Amino acid sequence: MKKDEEYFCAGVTRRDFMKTCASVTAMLGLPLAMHVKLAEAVETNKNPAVIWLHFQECTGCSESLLRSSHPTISTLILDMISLDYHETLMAGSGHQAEKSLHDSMTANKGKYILVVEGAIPTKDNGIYCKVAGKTSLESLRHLAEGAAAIIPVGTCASYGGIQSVAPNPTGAVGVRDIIKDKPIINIPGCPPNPHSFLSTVMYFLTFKKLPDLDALGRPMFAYGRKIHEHCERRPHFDAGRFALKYGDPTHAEGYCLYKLGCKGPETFANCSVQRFNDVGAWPVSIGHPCIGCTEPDILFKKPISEKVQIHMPTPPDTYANVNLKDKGKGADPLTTGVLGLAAGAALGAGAMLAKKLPKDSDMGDEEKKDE
Ligand code: FSX
Ligand code: SF4
Ligand code: F3S
Repeated sequence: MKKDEEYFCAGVTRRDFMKTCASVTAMLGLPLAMHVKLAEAVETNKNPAVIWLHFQECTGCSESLLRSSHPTISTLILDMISLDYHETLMAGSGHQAEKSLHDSMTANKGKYILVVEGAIPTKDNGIYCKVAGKTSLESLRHLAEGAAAIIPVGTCASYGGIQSVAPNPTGAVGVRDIIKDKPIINIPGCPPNPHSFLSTVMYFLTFKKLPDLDALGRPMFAYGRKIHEHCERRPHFDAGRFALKYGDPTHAEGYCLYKLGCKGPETFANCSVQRFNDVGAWPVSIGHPCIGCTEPDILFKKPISEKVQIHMPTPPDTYANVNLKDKGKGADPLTTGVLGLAAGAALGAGAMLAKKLPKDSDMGDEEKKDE
């Protein structure tokens, strides 16, 4: 048995590795004891060949993966797989790079994982993105043939992303609009969370099959829930405390960002749980509304400030009346929670409480126009 302080790979001790396996196990929704099986599978099947293509994109997906503040995730990913071709990272260029691509394709036919970053332009035979004299369309079709599975990373590769926004001058689309006969696991996000990519690869290595996917081809373990369900601002949403303007006291207090256009109630992703860069940050935690970057019909298609349609954004009368103007006089968040629970119990006993309409005095001038 290996000791905790031994290294799994450069810069990652066995203890770190087992901790990562445990957190991936939790993320996959598996019983904790399964982390040993995951660790074994990774060690046994280490270094599956991965070919990583870049098309129309900003490379933010690779950047986010490589710049996680704690080195474990990127180191693990890079050590777990044999990254045979990646235009941003590989040392070789020109014919040398093309040779690596060709050699890996031939040696690992039917077995390699094809990762795609960026959208694929289809208009005018795809001439708007070319690498080594070949269009993205040609490269994708050619490399998809020998792939065991394809992982489009980022919203561009998954659904077309910003390039596909009307008038979509290059006819940009996502991988699944072109490739129909291969297993495809979309990991959308602009950029996506590196943990979602790591967990998908680990799942594939362990179980030799795709995780359960939703209708948009995303793994359910990472995209099965709306970020709104686990958002730390959710108590403010439930209590009707909304930030009304960037930088004003409602924003500074950390109130819910719904009225600034937060798309959390319509966005399926794990940001509010998994967060980014091992420092616990994610857009909403630093004061920016979610822009729905994992959703093909929201990202860059609905204006950032537009409010999503939601059932009852104004809380029912199951909460204490709390607003900024009464600050210091009204109930504090704890009291609100207790009252909420008490009211919930009353509701459970069959009592019907009338829905309370917001008073004008509870809202900023801008809000009066909106409502
Ligand atoms: Fe797209 Fe990824 Fe957004 Fe950027 O490559 S998903 S524009 S973060 O980098 O493809
Ligand atoms: Fe969080 Fe946005 Fe939902 Fe408010 S609307 S609770 S900020 S996800
Ligand atoms: Fe994207 Fe919204 Fe998460 S913008 S990163 S899905 S908080």
